[in-house]
Amino acid sequence: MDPSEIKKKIDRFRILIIGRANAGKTTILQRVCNTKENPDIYNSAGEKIDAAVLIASRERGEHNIENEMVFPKNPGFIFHDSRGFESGGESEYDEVNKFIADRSKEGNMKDRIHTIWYCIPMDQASRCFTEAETKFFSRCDTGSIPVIMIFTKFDALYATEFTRLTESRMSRKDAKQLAPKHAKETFENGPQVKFLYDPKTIRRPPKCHVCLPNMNKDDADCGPLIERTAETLDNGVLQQLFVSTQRTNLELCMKYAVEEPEYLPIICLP
Ligand SMILES: Nc1nc2c(ncn2[C@@H]2O[C@H](COP(=O)(O)OP(=O)(O)O)[C@@H](O)[C@H]2O)c(=O)[nH]1
Ligand SMILES: [Mg+2]
Repeated sequence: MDPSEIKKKIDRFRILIIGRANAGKTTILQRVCNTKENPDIYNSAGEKIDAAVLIASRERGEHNIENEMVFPKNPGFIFHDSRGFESGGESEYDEVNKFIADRSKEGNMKDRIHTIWYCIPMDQASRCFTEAETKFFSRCDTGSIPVIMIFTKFDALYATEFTRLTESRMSRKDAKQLAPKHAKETFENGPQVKFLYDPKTIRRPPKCHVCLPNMNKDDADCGPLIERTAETLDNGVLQQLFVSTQRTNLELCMKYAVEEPEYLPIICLP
């Protein structure tokens, strides 16, 4: 089938983002869509939910994973938001598990979840992996949907690294400059990353992980998340759809257009 025909059928790229409240989920989605606006929310019938109704149901602590979040700046992405499993425990896990099971083998390709981003905030490093994460990565069968672990608010680790460097007699100026790089190295070689990929503890590890610092800053760079997501999609059509939908990384568009020339019109003329 002509790639542009397939693109018409799949329509839009659908992402499930999971993470406890305040993990930085909305901030990442805004960055990916290059906007500061709030998303419009639609119910599963595709009807826009009135903002007042939404605020009232949030105040009652209600949440519906089926609702679709769309940022008008980039309507090519549909996001589903899950608040993680801490608050509701088992029942929230069951809801997410069922949603993933339904949406991984959905007959209609366009209703399927194409990627899962699982967020863990690093500003509560002592609670990095809770029981919820262990449960999700041990039990939840995500089928062919790639899962990417995002360590959010990664800048929270810089202060500790700065202190460590100054204590080893480095000047404050150098320590400030080197803290981000050292924090990343320490983390990559540390117990949390080991735990994540240890088959004895985690039966269904994510495809990969990415560390995102300072997503709340104006010059934030979500490039690593975009690149990893593109790499983990093994379906060529979905990969091209993702690359053409994201608009923050033009180099990536060119890279995939060069590798797959038949998709050039889709990527360059979305
Ligand atoms: N330091 C820091 N703060 C962040 C980062 N990303 C988001 N935040 C802040 O964390 C708070 C919660 O973010 P939000 O995106 O609303 O989290 P959500 O509840 O998971 O959607 C907000 O005050 C953000 O400005 C980050 O990368 N670093
Ligand atoms: Mg949010």
